This record gives sequence, C-alpha cells and structure tokens, in this order.
Amino acid sequence: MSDIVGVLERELGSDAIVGPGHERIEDYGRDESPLPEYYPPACAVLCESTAQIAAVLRICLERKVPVTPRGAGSGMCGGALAVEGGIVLSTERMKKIIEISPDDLVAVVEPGVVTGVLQEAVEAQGMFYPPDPASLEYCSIGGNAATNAGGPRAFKYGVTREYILGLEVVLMGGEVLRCGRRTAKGVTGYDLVAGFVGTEGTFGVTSELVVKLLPKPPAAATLLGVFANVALAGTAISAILRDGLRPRVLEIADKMSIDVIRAKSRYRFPADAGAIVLLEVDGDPDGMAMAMERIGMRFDELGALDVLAATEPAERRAVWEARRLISASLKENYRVKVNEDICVPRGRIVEMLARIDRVSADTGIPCAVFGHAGDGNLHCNLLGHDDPADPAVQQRMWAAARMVFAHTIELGGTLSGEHGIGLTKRDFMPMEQSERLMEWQRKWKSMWDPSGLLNPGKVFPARQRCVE
Ligand code: 2HG
Ligand code: ZN
Repeated sequence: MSDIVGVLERELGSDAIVGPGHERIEDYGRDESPLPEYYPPACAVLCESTAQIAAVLRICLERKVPVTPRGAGSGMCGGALAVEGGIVLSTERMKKIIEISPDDLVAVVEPGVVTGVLQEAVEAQGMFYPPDPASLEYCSIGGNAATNAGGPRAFKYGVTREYILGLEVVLMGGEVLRCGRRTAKGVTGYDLVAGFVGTEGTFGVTSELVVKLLPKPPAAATLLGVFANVALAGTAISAILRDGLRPRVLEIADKMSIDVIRAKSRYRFPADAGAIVLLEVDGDPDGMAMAMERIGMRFDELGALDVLAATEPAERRAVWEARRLISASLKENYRVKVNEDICVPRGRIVEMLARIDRVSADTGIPCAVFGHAGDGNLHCNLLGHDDPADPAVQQRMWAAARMVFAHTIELGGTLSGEHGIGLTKRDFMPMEQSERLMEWQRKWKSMWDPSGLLNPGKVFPARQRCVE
C-alpha cells in the first residue's frame, strides 16, 4: 500500500491527488457523522471521468488497497470514511449536467452535481426534481443515490430511488456497467438500478445517472401550525394523515429545535412555540386553497396557538431556510450531537414521540426531535455539552440511542429512514435484521465486490463485535 499515492499520482496527475500533508487531507477523514474519531485516508483521489474512476479501481484491486467512495461528504453515518484505511475516491469534480430533456422528462448527470443546482436547472425549464435532502445546497446526487436520500418532499413524492432510472457504475477492478433505462417504464431483466441505489457505495462507484423529472407544480404554499408541545403537534400530524390529506411536506420540530434557529431565522417564530408542524401543499391554486383551509381548521380544532399561511416566495423561503438550519445549528450549540433518523409506521408517530421523551427523561440526556414526521421519520438528536472525545460520554449517548432503537423496533419501525447505516449504526443492525438476512446481503455485496475492498466496514457489523 505504501506506494499507492505515487502510483495514482502518476496515473491521474498530481492535481487529482490530495495526499499526506495537503491542507485538505483532514476533510476527507471526516463527514457529518457524530463520530469523535478522524479517519485519514492515504490520499483522496479527485476523479474527473468514468475512465479515471475505472483506472483507480483497477489499480486499487491490483494492489489490494481499500477504496472508500465519497460524494460531498454530507453523510451523517460515516459511510464515506476510510475506516479500514486505503484511499478515498471523490466524485466532487464530476459536476456536469450532461442533458436535460423536456421531451423525455429526464436529466443525465454526473455524480458530483449538487442536488440544489440540478433542481434549479430543471425548474428553469419548467420541470421538477422532487428529492430535497435538507443539505441540498451542498450534497451531491451521487451521494443521494448511494444513501437513497429522502427529504421533506418525500412525503408526497417519494425518495431518491424513485427518481433514478438509469446508472453507470464502475465496479471494483474497473469494469464499467450501464444499467436501467431512460424510458418512463421498463421491466427488462432484473432491476439492478434499484439494487445499487441505497447500497452506500459498497457495490460500485456511480459515474453517471439518468434521473426522472416531473412537470413543475403550478404553485406551492407553506403552512405552519404552532402548538404548545410536541405531543399536540404529533396528534395534528396523525389527524391530517387520517383525514386523507396529502400535502407534499409534513414536518415536525420540537421546542429545542426551534430554539436553536430562533435567533438566526428571518422568519420570526412565535415566542410561545412549544412545537411546530410545517406543511407544504402544491398543485393547482384552487385545490391548494381548499387543502390549506381544511388543514387550518384541523389545526384550530387541535388548539394551535397560531397558524401561518405563506404563499409569497420570500416568506416561504425564510421558513424553509430556518428549517434547513436546524441540524447545523444543533451542532453549533452542542458539543455532542448523536442524531438518529429512526422511522416508525405512520400510525405509531405519537407513541414514538412519547417514548423518545421517556428515554430523554430516564437518561437525563436532552433530545431535540424534528424531521419528516408525516413519514414517521423522526430525527432524534441526543445532545450534550461534554467532551465528545471522552469514551464515557460516547458510551452514555450510544446507550441512549440503543434505547431509542429498541422502542423503534418494538413499534414496527426501522433504524434509518434516510441517512443510511454506514459506520455509526452498523453494530445495531442485529436489533432489526436476522443473521441470516444479513448473510444474504453480504453474499450479494460479494457478488459485485468479491475482494471486499470497496467501502469495507460499512452497513453490517464487524463480525467480532456487536454493541450490547
Ligand atoms: C434534516 O432533515 C437532515 O435536516 C439532518 O436529515 C437531520 O441532523 C439531523 O438529525
Ligand atoms: Zn432529514
């Protein structure tokens, strides 16, 4: 492994390599996950083409060097960290929007295209790319596909997988595989695209994507209901779901989440806000107005302290900017932030909110809850002011996370709704999946990567250890 940096430098040119001693090398040892450790790779290789990705994967297989693919590094579970050493392969330079086709309603893009940039480009032509992770201003579409990212609009429009029609993937060793289609329908052969999406870069490295577009909805509006506490907000969400209403977004944020964004938000949150329900409706203006009225009435019946209807783009933007700031602001305000993105069946949202509250009370660990409650996907952030590098602190936080996971599973839920498993949650996998089920998935991985060198140490527990 010792000469791998030199070999890659000779193959791709020194401009493509962030090597030891480079001022940016530390960046490639971290992502947005709550890990105190840092995983410096031997080097990061910034590929610019499919051919370069193939060359790197060929060289690394020949020399038995682990490769960790990386998009924008916005992942929250350590999926892009070189936990077993070796190199990081970054697609951040592959930012071309190759084609936008209004006739076929597709776009063809390189993996490094920033999600928000793609959205703006297609919207300028009257189309719509719905998946909207909160990090859309800096996350990239390749990373979104790797984690099958969600976002607020998943409530109505679904997650990233539903928008990836075709993929070009480079396998460990350098073979380039093109799978999927650009047609609206297609059932020819097995659905390898669905199989690759969400595998967290453990099957192959995505080098090109064909994404599905929709016509841009003619109008959208934002509705905010302010409640005295999170239990009432959860009840409001359940009521809206039972009413059969389908806004495009149905989010919750509790008091702790609101408090960290209050000061920097251009939107002024009411002083007595104990929790908010944030909604968006879209479609034709008449239908939208009716839906907003019904939701507003529901909010009133449930004792909302305030209801705000925002139709002006500037006002809506202010509310959304504030919402997207929650995660980063919690990180700024607390030294320890262990964020879980559990997901429970929709009928169990109120119960799960109550159980999170109980975990917080029993452990004495403050917990901010926000996120995509309409999907049952709650971001449960365990917070603290202690030293994150202290192993006792980590143990305490992860023991509380384990309690949250246990409640989630008991209610029929799942460990991750949208962030993935990566490194941080791999040891909890046996809480949800049987040994046998994980074994089948490991076999599937080894079909694409028999060497086991591509993004090793992710998704499944290291065989010798398991969190008790
Ligand atoms: C969001 O919805 C992100 O804002 C981040 O998924 C969630 O920090 C978090 O827990
Ligand atoms: Zn989220």
